[in-house]
Amino acid sequence: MADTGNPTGIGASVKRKEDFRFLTGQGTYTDDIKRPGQAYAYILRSPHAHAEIVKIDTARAKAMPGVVAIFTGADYDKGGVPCGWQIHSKDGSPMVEPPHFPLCKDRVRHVGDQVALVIGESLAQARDAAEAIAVTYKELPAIVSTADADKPGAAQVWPDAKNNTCFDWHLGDKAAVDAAFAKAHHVTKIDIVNQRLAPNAMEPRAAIGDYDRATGEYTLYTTSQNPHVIRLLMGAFVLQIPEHKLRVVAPDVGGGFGSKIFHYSEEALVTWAAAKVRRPVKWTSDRSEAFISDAQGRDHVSHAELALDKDGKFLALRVSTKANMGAYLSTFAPCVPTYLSATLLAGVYTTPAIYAEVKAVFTNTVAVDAYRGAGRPETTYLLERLVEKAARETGIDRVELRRKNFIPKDAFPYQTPVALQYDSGDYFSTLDIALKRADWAGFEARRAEAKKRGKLRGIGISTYIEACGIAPSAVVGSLGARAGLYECGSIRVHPTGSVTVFTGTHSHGQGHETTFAQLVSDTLGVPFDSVEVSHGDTNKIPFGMGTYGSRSLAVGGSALVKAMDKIIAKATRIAAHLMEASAADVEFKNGEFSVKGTDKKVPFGQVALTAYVPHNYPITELEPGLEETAFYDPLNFTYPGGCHICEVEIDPDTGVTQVAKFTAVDDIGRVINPMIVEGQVHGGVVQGIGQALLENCAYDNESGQLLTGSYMDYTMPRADDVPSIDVATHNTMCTHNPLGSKGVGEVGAIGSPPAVINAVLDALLPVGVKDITMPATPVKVWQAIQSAGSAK
Ligand code: MCN
Repeated sequence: MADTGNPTGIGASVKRKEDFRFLTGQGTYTDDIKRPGQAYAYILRSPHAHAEIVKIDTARAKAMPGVVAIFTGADYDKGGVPCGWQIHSKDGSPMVEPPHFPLCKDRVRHVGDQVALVIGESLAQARDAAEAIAVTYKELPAIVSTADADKPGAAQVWPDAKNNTCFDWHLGDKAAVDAAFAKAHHVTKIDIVNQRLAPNAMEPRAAIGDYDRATGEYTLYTTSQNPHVIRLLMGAFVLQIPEHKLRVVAPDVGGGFGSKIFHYSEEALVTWAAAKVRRPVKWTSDRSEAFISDAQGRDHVSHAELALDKDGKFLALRVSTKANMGAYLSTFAPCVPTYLSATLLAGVYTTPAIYAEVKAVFTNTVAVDAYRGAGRPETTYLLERLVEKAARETGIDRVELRRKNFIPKDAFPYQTPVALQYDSGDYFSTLDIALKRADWAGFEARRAEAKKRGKLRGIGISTYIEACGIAPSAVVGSLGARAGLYECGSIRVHPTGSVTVFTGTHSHGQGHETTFAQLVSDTLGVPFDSVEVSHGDTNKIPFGMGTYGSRSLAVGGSALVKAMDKIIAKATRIAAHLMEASAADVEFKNGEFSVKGTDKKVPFGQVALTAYVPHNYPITELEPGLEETAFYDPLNFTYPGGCHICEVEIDPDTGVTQVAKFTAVDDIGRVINPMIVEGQVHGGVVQGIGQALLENCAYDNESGQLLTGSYMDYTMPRADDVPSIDVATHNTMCTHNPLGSKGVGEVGAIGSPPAVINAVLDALLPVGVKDITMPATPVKVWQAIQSAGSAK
């Protein structure tokens, strides 16, 4: 795969073709879909974090105008929503997997838990009726704190999960780590909180269930990142509908950031209810509801220790993490703090011995699962804060300490002590380029100038690696995944030479309709506008695993390459027949088949037409048509890496931090569309700045109420919180997929939070502040300055 210089081909910044329909209001989102006879669902949710349901009286509500039906946990007669992963504890015991019924049976376990489904002729009527349902609760003590969940006396969320422990897992060589610590010259210790975040996709979740009595077929329209996985989980485990009778359609989806990967109980409820009331049933979340029902992200509390020798070489790393699962196990939740997190603890460093312990705990909070980066931001933040602290404690320059410990360029493939084998990377170059672009050398002059204005200026760095392109099925299967993570791709070449591409990935902001069209048009030599990308409908596409873990190009794109290889192989035989040559002598280049060493050639379009006119070639040897499907199962993850540098300025009088400059230099392998890549990095960095400075899901420790349930309290980054971000790439090719591409969708959110916080701490060092937790809000920064001042 080479960049061809084609203006719409691989490597070109083609404008996104899907944007025309989005920008002109012509997208079709789930809430835009109106099924004939559609009724509207409203879900009555628990106002308590933990309570017994003593009684539910629906009589008055049922008599209200426009009420079609009301269902409670007693009416629901199908299965619970399953988890997609199994994790075993250190002692070999399986994780505790509590039941998760779409409507609570006898107890609510978080604010927002689902108590009743009200279906009305209109949403307003359903909502009014829900307000008339009388629920008698017996309130119970609640636990929301990650750190305290397993402590004696904490409220118990599930009877089977002793001390609220879901699993207690470990990875690495403890004896080797202990031995290395015993001979360490210096040990740096750090306590890290990676706070809980709300994903906040622009389009709230929505789902429509439809049931056709004539055929017995169900259709679910839903805001999903992976419709086939939803079909599998919902069909096989929850509602027990055979897959051929269940269609799942994820139409245009307005962002997900991971939160729409999971199978949610609302999807099962509307589908189940549609058959009960014999009408399509639509549910659309509002923003307040999203805060108490969308799976949230992060929420880890860790202690880490790094052992160094006298020259600053890392000898060993020891990490102990508590991860909050919330009240229920969401689809991928158990693998986030374990296989997506602890396996990355080597980072970009040669640390020879690593040991990690992860305890997952249940609390009376919304379920926690993958959110952009899922596990890798947590690990990167921990490592880069720890390395920074080690530099300060040892007096070794922070850039030099990193360089001293980088995995050298010639050490690839590099086997880490925590399972992963990195295929390629060049951490020295990404660091050097970033230092230059950020003008690291000129920083002290900028600090001095800011000081004159009464401002505290700081600069911070983070050098990171992540594992994406999820995932090699053999690897994840052995680690507890309950499905393979390959991807499918189908290429349908029409008789006139235009192409429809079917992919099992799902685009909800990533621009696949453009980048996949670039890939296919460039490879087959057909015009960019003649390629249409279709995704998101289980009745149209072969079985696909969806979009998350920055997998779509590396895995989904590779499936398309495999399918195109098959197309080209067949077309070559047809072209050989047309040119009366042997297929072995025919080559395909720039959309043309030619006979080597002659001027004989036929264009791709003519071959496509011939494929559908079988009397033109030996039908006994070749089937008519030109359509191929391939499944691609990656051999390894892809390992994007890079260096992010942030410069901040803090007003000591108000504690307000302004990000003055941000530089991101990432290694993402072969790039299909530099403009889309830049946008992906921008988006991720903005989310990282949001986590570092602004965002936090805060729960009241006593009542378990979510205190940040609206944008008045949950602070999203806005345009004036973000500087113009300088993005560059320095790419080494992925060695095991046909494109050489690595993922880009999450790198911004992974590399940026530690760069920002390291910059904040660098700015605060002169006033004596040594630590701060995310988000470094103005009040927190101001208080830290005051207490450091009074401690002097
Ligand atoms: N790309 C490229 N060259 C590369 C890598 C990627 O041109 N070397 C292009 C791809 O073709 C694709 C885009 O960049 O158009 C992102 O590709 P990839 O890294 O494969 O990531 P995915 O498409 O699998 O997207 C998932 C990723 C994740 S995990 C989250 S979370 C996330 C993200 O994408 N959520 C997003 N970006 C998002 N962007 C938007 N607007 N909305 C979200 O919800």
